[in-house]
Amino acid sequence: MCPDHRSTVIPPRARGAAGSAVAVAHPNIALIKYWGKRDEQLVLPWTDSLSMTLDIFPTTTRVRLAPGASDDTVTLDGAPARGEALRRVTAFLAVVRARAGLRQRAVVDSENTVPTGAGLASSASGFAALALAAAAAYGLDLDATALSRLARRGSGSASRSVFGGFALWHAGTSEDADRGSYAERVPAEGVDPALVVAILDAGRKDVSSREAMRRTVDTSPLYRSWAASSRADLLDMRAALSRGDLDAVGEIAERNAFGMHATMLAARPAVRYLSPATFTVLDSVLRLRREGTAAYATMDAGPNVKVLCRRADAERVAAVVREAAAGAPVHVAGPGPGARLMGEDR
Ligand code: 2P0
Repeated sequence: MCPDHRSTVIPPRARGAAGSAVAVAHPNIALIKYWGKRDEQLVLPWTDSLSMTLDIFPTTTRVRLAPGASDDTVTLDGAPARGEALRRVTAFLAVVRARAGLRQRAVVDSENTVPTGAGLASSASGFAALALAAAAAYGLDLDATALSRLARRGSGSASRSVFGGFALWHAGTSEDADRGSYAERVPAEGVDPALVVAILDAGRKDVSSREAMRRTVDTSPLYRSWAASSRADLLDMRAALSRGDLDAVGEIAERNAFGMHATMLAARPAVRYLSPATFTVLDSVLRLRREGTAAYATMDAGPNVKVLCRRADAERVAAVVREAAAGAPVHVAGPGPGARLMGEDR
């Protein structure tokens, strides 16, 4: 169904500081959410999370070493990166340089095919592609686990986009810190899923997920109980995936997402990503279920709704969601591939 995760390992021909590399990665949507860090610096989460990598909306990123340059140069979707976006990319490159023992700055050029910062996982595909391209350009010798740990430093959810299909990101323990927190592929042979993605608002969100997570952990009285219930959801989700039970997968994903949004609503001040349009689409998902079609919703740091269903039902589900979405774009995604290099261009 999906390319093997071994395709994500930097191949021997790319080892040694290639000087330049291009990588592609796809976004992932969490069915068990990551919401809250126990360590901001190392990007270590409080809970495990589990996602499906999509086969749409790839990010393509080129990294080229720039001997003699005094700063990194970063272009995102054709425009020079500034502010927080630039700071995050250069901080990430500093981690790569420290590991490689090299000081050369880099030129980064990244193209998203999905709106950036709209709760559509652009930072997952973005930092997974950047991690792979930068690791190859700077000559790091990484297997998929090490690449996932590295991508995590850029954006937590990027650790999961290293892998195709379903991926579980281990929170790790306080003793093993950085080493214990990485994603791995989760087998799900019996499910043949699709995710119908309704882009209700492609605008950049007002509150970044990073800030929203921090506020939730620091101020929401519901956070601890959500974290505990999410740990239980993860166990149930693994069991549902291994027995190929798409209805259970959907039910668990939906309750986990609603719980995450409930913790945010209880933060002080509240973080509210869901909009009236979100609830109109949620009503259509309920109608589909009442009429006998397996369809389950999940929402991230934005109003957009992703509907999990059987691949065989995807077009029918998309038609109903499209009607509810009142003209907003609706896409159908399947499980997609892990991050991969497009080859060196020395
Ligand atoms: C997730 N989200 O599991 C959750 C659910 C959004 C809602 O991962 O601060 O961009 O860069 O580690 O990875 C969004 O958070 O956050 C996210 P950082 P990231 O997909």
